[in-house]
Amino acid sequence: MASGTVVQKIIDAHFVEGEKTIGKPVAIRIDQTLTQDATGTMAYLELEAMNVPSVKTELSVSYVDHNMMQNGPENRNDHMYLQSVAAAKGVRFSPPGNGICHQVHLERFGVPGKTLIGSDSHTPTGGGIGMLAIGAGGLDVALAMAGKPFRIPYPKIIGVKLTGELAPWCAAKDVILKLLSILTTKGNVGSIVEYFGSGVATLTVPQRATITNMGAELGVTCSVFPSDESTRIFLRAQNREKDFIALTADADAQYDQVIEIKLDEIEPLAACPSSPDNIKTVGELAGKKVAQVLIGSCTNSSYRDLAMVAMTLKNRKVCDSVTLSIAPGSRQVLEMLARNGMLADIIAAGARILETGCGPCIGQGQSPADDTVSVRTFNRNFAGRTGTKGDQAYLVSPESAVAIALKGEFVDPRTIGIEYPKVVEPEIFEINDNMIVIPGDVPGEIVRKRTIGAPPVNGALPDELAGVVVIKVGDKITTDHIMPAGIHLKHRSNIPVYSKVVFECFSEPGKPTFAERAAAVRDSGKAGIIVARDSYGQGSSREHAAICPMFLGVKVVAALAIERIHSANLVNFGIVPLIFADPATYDQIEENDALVFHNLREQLEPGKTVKGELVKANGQKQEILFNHRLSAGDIRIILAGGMLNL
Ligand code: MIC
Ligand code: SF4
Repeated sequence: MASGTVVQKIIDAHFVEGEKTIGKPVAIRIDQTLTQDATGTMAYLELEAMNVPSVKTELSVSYVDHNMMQNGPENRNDHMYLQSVAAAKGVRFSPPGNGICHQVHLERFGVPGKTLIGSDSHTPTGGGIGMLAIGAGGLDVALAMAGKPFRIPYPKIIGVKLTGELAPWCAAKDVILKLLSILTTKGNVGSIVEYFGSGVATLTVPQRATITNMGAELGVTCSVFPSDESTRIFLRAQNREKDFIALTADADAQYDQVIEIKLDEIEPLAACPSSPDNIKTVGELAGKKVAQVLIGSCTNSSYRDLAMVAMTLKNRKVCDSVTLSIAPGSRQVLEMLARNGMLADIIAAGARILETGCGPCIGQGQSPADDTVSVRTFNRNFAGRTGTKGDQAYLVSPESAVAIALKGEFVDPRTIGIEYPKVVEPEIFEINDNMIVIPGDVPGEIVRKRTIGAPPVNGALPDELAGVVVIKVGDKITTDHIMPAGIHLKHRSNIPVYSKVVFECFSEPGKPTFAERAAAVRDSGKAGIIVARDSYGQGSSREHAAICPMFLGVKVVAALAIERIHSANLVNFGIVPLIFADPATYDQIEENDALVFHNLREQLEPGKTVKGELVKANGQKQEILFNHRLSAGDIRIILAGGMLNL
């Protein structure tokens, strides 16, 4: 078993209770929380439902960065609710325009050695500055704000040993794409990645943050870098050296598994459609025509990334057949580029400048044309996430992206004949926190416009559960498949409306939608059941992927494997996450089959198998066995019909 690691040191310093054995739940104290607007409204509504007068964390920040299109009043209604509830509950508020939560948090608030949970799956970005930073559902973040500890499975610690140094045009993004090619997006639930080795010192904090950010795509709990001289330099440049502590693994630290990555052997890589682990070298794709290049997102829009892009674009012109759009990750970065003239170089080269925020990463505009290739520096290329059905989205580094934008086709940036720009890290960043609203002593009124609904509540779990399989889906179903974002994002605070688009990507013209079928099952007095294969619920932390199915009467999800955050969200909203004891059973179940559970409340016990009875349309019956990973605490929540009831 691992010992002497940074991860263990942070867990030990925050340990509340549990068993330090891999896979067993441990509860840890949470120092900081973050929320963003698309998941935050529910989180604060839930916090209100808990009647907590003021947050109990050292620091909680509410960011607005996702929903900023303001098509109709819904987004702005959300923002006003968020700002007012932040003031009322002692939470700092970062308004639209200030930047993407993960980047701003890293720049202005992250502290090595502290714990952070955030209602966004890329919260592990904070691992770049030596935090144990974990993504969670909104309800878990609300509980942390209420002072409750957060439970994680005691991790298997995967040590990634970095040696050597990156070559010109090869980037931190390529390092994480390389790791995704090794570990893939499946099978890493419950692990934490810790980076060590001589190569660590060659990476700056923003480069490390690119790596920990996209660790989310591995499905691990989080990823952590040590806190060292690079960390001190970054904090000093953010005028926060007082927050620095050194935190490194012991010289004789042991990891549960070790993977070595030689940085000097890293080459430009691309994640091909439609999964972040579908990796090829950019060279292999050379010559493939590209219509759109997007640079930004919480993965790749630090000062260093955008300065490198600006220096490459200077006195050059983006290829006529390509649109290049750039969304700076924070106002700090945008302001610096504006002051030092680099923004002018970007604009002169023909790039379109987008608002500072998530923007096209979450399908908020810039959807590609039909049958065209889109190249992005983002972290997810799930099918349809761009807002275009049948999209072809590739994920690359800013280095590859800018080379491709100039050429109009895939090209290995090392071959474009341009000298790799040497970006000088600023000794001091532009520090301007004037947009952050600090909560005053006197809470004002909470602004609750008509589109802000209350979180729906579930009934207690019935003992006799007569279920109907409403949908059967395959492998790697992401929460984007379950709850689409893009144009629907503005309904996040309005569950009855948002529920209409559950599993919209599987709708067929002229046939009833999932929402209609599930509601019909619910209204007939039966429970809806979702059947899936491997890695169900990958990706976004959006708890709506549990809340909306719950609203439509879903009580059970049965799969070969369910991802960590989604599984926790199911429990929080009283849906039973079950795992087929025999994977072959999956093939025997069809949509509209009945699945009946007798004495379900009694059957749910930690470590015990659950029996169900499958009833086919012709009346044929068969017993099906399920396992689960539920702790006694999880079971209590499920029996009550969800955490809010409890
Ligand atoms: C994402 O990148 O998928 C999101 C949008 O940031 C989500 C959060 C959400 O769905 O609101 C995430 O990563 O958790
Ligand atoms: Fe925003 Fe994209 Fe990052 Fe999610 S992954 S927080 S949508 S920039």
